[in-house]
Amino acid sequence: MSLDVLIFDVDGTMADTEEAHRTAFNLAFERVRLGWNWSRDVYRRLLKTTGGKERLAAFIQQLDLSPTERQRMLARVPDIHAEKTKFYSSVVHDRAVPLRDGVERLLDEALSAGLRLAIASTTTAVNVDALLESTLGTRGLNLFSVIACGDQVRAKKPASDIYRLALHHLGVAPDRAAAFEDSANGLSAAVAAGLWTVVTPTFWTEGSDFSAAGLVLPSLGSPAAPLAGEPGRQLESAAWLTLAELERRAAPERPSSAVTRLYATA
Ligand code: XBP
Ligand code: MG
Repeated sequence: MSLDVLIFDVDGTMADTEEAHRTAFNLAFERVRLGWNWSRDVYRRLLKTTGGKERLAAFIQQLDLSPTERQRMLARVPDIHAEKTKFYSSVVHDRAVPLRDGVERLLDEALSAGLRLAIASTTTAVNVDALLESTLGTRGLNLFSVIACGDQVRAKKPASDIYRLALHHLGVAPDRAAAFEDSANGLSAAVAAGLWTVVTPTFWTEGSDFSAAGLVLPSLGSPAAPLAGEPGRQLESAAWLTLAELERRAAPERPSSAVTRLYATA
């Protein structure tokens, strides 16, 4: 059996973007004179909450504020987040956060083999556009048959909603697709949607429980960025995750039913 679709998470998986997000949040806090500044340690903890607006609300909830002041701050979340999103687009465009090792290679391998590509992300839609355009150029947006992201679903990761939405629009069953994630929340969402999942952790997500993953790698790797100790440690065929090996793992030839096996040997 082979795969029909590869579904990619964006932040942390396609590109290591969370430092750019953190920078954008802090620039927005400065712009609206909030006096906040999220350090890497604080942000790493806040990343347990997916969705920038939800992350801001979670941060406000743990501030020592009067109920009235808390409500006033919570009411400002959409505006603060809109400022952050403006900064994020310019940070991504200016600094061109690169795709992670092996992502563009596997995207191209999949397309050449006739598979479709999709995105299932918690991030805001304009962030996806900005990253795809700055890393893949004008072809970026056209590579993906479905882009499911941000507020298209009410329940964000670890809920499976965004993956189920992507599968619905793709019109494929979960066993015809593989997912790529970087975080425990993302892995939970993909697995809950029935997807075999590859996890490539980053600084922001390493050390989480990835036991439900089909495969955990430092990155997807490529001829230019071979994975240390591969093939042999986890991979069989190369020092990077090839499409062929991915398909062997994600969509193994299903053993025929006992009955047909019985007839086959008769
Ligand atoms: C990662 C997220 C997003 C980003 C910030 O999404 O949880 O919230 O951290 O982007 P994923 P927004 O890993 O699913 O791509 O501020 O636009 O939410
Ligand atoms: Mg992610």
